[in-house]
Amino acid sequence: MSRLVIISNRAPSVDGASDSGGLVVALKDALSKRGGLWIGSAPAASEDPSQSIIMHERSDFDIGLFELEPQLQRDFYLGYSNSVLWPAFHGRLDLIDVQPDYIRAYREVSKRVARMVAKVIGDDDVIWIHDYQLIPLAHELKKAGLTNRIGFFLHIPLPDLQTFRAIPEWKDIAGWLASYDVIGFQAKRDVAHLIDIFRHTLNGELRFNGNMSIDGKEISLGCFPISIDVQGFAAMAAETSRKVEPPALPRLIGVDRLDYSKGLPQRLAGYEHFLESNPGYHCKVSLLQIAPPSRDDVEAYKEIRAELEAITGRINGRFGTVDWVPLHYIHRSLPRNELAALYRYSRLALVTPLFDGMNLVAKEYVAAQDSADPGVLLLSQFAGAAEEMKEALIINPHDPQGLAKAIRRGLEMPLEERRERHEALYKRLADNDVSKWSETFIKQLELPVSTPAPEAMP
Ligand code: ADQ
Repeated sequence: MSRLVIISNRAPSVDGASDSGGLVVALKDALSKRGGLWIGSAPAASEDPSQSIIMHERSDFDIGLFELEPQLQRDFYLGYSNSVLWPAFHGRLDLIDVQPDYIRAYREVSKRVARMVAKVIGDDDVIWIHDYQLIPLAHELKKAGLTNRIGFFLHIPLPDLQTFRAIPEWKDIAGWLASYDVIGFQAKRDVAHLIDIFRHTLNGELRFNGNMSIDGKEISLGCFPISIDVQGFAAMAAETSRKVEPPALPRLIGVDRLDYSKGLPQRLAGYEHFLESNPGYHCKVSLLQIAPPSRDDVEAYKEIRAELEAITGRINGRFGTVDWVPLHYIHRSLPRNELAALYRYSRLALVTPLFDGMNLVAKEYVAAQDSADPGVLLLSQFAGAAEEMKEALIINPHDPQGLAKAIRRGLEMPLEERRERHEALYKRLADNDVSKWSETFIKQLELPVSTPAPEAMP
């Protein structure tokens, strides 16, 4: 069996301390079976970076770290990755901050990583690159002479052609993507967007098997919806919830990195509308919003934080009483087992992104429920998860009245309907957990390129 090499911006920690993260759980098995290697950036930037991958051996797989200087790291990560690509790929063209240093750093990082990676790759290694920070890497690796199969998985959504063209380097990005052998997306919607982008930018032709043909090279595209360790998360929720008290009032919950793509102001507007139009629910429910800090150094993230704090103050000031806080807001990360118990004790989850690759919170919430008395998931039509999780209450985050109605419907949903919806959601989830996701992608990467990928044609 050929060795698997994973390359992502962040690698798991050398001591295994961060192994509970979704991606590590997903790939650990595959990596340890084959004796794999995971390459990512070193946790701290270095003024005098090494020009080689720094290798660390773990008992299950090896970790290779590349170092970057602080300025290059900032321009690459906070700059191009998170101030150009993240907003553009999430359709927030108003938030793009185009700077010449950013794109220079972005190209430079992939060039440099390719030079270092080329030295540690064997002829038979299968390479799987993750996410928007390293899109040019396959192009650079192939320029360096590598002939290995290289796959790419995009964790975030791919926008439509018009939005994509707002990125000054859109043609380069399309070309970089065309260097991969297999490209995986979270949702069919994204596959459709890439087909369109390839057609218009590179004269790509869609073949009968769902592959794209560009200049005689065949690229396999497919939809590989990411998931979670469903059984593990369900067991953790059941166990932890036995140790904590259920909330005094029926609780609604929201859990998101504090990011403008997650639709937090829109969610709170819906909740505010619900409180306004349902006085009977005053003092009867509360919303717990957990939103840990994220990318604090980017201006747009400072703004969304200030906006959220202002809305929280307004809702609590407007509706709260001496004994009742309608909205609890926690701006911190919590241990995963605590989070799991909080999900389990919540009557309703609000997952309302404006655009999201998948959204794992939706899956975690369903996995955490007590199947005898499950809560209700409200899920944005713009989350990749909505393509699979059809039994959730699908909502439009831009419609506060609709959201308020769905909150009420969720709170009043009869037990039988809740059970039916949850059973269907849980079954699909359990059949498609995160190991299946990684196995399916890796299998695709190892098959002859002409083999159709799952959901190749949207
Ligand atoms: P994210 O944008 O980070 O991921 P999401 O899929 O929701 O979004 O995952 C967030 C994770 O962080 C969840 O596992 C959640 O439990 C955890 N988390 C959130 N708040 C937390 C808190 N306060 N304490 C502890 N943990 C917390 C990107 C894409 C998504 C895609 C994933 C995976 O944007 O669309 O689903 O990658 O591919």
